Amino acid sequence: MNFFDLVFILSWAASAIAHGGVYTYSISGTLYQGNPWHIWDYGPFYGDGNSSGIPAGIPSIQRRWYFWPIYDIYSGNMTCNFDGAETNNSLHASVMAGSTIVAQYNALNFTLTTVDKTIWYHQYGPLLVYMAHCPGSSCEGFHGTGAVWFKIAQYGLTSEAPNLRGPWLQASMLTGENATGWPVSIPSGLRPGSYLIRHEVINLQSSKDYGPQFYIECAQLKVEGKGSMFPGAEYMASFPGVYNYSDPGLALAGLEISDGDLLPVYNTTIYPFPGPPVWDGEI
Ligand SMILES: [Cu+2]
Repeated sequence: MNFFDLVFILSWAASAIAHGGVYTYSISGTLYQGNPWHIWDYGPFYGDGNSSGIPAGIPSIQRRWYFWPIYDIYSGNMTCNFDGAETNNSLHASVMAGSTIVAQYNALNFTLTTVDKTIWYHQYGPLLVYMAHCPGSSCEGFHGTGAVWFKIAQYGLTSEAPNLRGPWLQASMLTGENATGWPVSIPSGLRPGSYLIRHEVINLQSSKDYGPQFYIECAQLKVEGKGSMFPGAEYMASFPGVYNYSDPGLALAGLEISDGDLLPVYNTTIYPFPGPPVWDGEI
């Protein structure tokens, strides 16, 4: 029995499981399928139970990802999930600087014999988007190592939220049947080239013992346009590296964000986003 089978069995015994990530990207009218993996490797338990709708190993713009949350903030999985590899014949999506990418989230529900695609459940915590320039003519072989990531957007509470119990934009954009999807504009002044885009959902409704849950997926883009801007070193961050458990926006993770008496730490509408400032590459 491998590690993942063991995790599934233990978790199944404890409660229903539903974790996930970006299933599709919509870019200028084209829908790109994501690349969740390892679902097809569960042998006697899950080998024939996959009904998640995405066949294994299709060429994709998305780096492979695994549905389980990342808890270890110092793990290499903080870069582009586990294992973050490109598919064979991986694709790059063409996107004009200034245009919008909409990511749609789903989760996977597990029993001992089935794997089913389901809706995204989490709704407490921020959404952050980073990009990294790929040094070659494509992103193949580039794994986002070092201080190469710059933040292009972050989303926290909705305007009507009275405190950190929300509602958060995660709920309206990602969660449930009526989720709008998560729109992100590529900075209009960004110079053309190959880039990884890294979507990150942080679930703050998590046991204090485990800390926040990170859901991270990367995809390959070919940015076009007439821009010539690129962020300076003060905007650059490493994953892993830039986050710590003591960061104010991460240290407040706990199940109490949703239940019981409102703790003082949640009684604010100012959420301290982790990571570097957002780079405003607009022209
Ligand atoms: Cu989850």
